[in-house]
Amino acid sequence: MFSLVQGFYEELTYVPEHPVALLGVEESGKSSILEWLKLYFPSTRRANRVERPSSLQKITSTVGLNVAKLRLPNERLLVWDLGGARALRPIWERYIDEAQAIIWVVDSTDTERMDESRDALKKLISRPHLKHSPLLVFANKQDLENAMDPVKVSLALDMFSDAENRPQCVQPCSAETGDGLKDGIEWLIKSLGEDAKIEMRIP
Ligand SMILES: Nc1nc2c(ncn2[C@@H]2O[C@H](COP(=O)(O)OP(=O)(O)OP(=O)(O)O)[C@@H](O)[C@H]2O)c(=O)[nH]1
Ligand SMILES: [Mg+2]
Repeated sequence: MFSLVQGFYEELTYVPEHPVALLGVEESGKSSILEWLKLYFPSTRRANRVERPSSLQKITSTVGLNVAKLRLPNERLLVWDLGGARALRPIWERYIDEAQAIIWVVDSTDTERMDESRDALKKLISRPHLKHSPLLVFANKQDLENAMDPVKVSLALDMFSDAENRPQCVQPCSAETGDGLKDGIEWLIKSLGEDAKIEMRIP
């Protein structure tokens, strides 16, 4: 009887959880973004705080893995933030085949490393498992004067060549101010839904 009630309760309270990989070359701002996302979508029910996370000052280059569960009204996102240094990228392989979507972070001011970012992204999304997965690109560091706009970022990453395969969005944002991050995640949740459409969104 207890297991019947428990099963019924679990069915009633079930919310889908989507594993998502947060990737990009080093210093693009992945871990800083994750700190904001933990504030915007706290894993437990509490009032959303929106002030700048105090933890941002303490962030150092990621060597292992940061994980956060983001709570949205009808879903959860389980986000893995992995170090982006070249020597650490082989570690991505251990996680990415579990991922249902990719969040790719770009330092929009780093024109010199755009090609490296494009090549690493192409290699990643060509994996059979990820061929049709939603791709959210955070065009980060928009608070800086010389930041490329999202259209330029999408061209630099050659995203249009993959436009027919998956839902894609290039979201301008800043992990300095928190701008744009919430919007990006809200798009990603929609793109994981059953009625998601193949699109190239550049807000
Ligand atoms: N001005 C500005 N600086 C940022 C922004 N996002 C991140 N930074 C800075 O960029 C540096 C790298 O940020 P991280 O969040 O550690 O970058 P990461 O991608 O996690 O780096 P790895 O862990 O080495 O792969 C830090 O000095 C951050 O303060 C942003 O939107 N604007
Ligand atoms: Mg990091």
